[in-house]
Amino acid sequence: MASRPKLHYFRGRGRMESIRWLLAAAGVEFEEEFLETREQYEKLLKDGRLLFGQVPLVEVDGMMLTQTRAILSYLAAKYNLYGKDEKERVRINMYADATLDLMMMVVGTLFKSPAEKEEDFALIVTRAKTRYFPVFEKILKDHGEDFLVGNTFSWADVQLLEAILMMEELNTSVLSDFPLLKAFKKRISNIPTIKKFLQPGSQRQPPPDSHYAEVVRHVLQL
Ligand code: HAG
Repeated sequence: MASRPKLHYFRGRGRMESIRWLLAAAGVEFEEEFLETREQYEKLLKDGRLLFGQVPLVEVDGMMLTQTRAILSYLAAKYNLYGKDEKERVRINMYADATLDLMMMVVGTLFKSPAEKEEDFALIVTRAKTRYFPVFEKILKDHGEDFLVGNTFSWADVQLLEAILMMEELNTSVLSDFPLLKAFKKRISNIPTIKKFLQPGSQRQPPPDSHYAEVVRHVLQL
């Protein structure tokens, strides 16, 4: 039996959460080693397992993969969530890159003060409502399918749902002007593997808190 992917990251969302989502959506069980101490990080460095000295690190198929987008595209291809041809694949990449850009805006607020976070969150929600969600609403309208690309479930759908839920954590009415996105959220959330991941007790991580920020600071000596 093929060994399960092993994820090395902090006990929190950061850059690893989209990788957890993709594996869960594919129905793939995975292991995690949570970085809690500087020594763990330094051992990964000393053992040469972090190509550019950074995490996320995913051990899969005998490889030590780093760089979030590279990991995501490898896993999307491996688990058939990457379209049927190059034209579908480039669309999936475009949509996945856009949703990752939006979610990384939240990641970037990690060390901000509560007041700065509130300000940033408002700007991020505005960006979601003015740049990203109108585009995805139009894609769903023009494409007329249940999914963003072709007529099958892909990495792009997984990541858009993740981004929608993340924006709703910042502003519960963020979808009020986007009826097709509301329907998309309901539809994709009901896909069995996603539905299971959304249940309490899954490997989904909660929103970042001050403890998570402290662990990251400590481990990375930021
Ligand atoms: C990727 C890290 C260091 N291009 C890479 O995987 O996409 C970037 C990876 C990256 O930046 N990793 C960070 O290892 C940790 S993740 N840094 C060590 O020497 O570069 C990042 C996000 O929530 C997480 O906390 C980390 C720092 C966030 C800082 C926000 C201002």
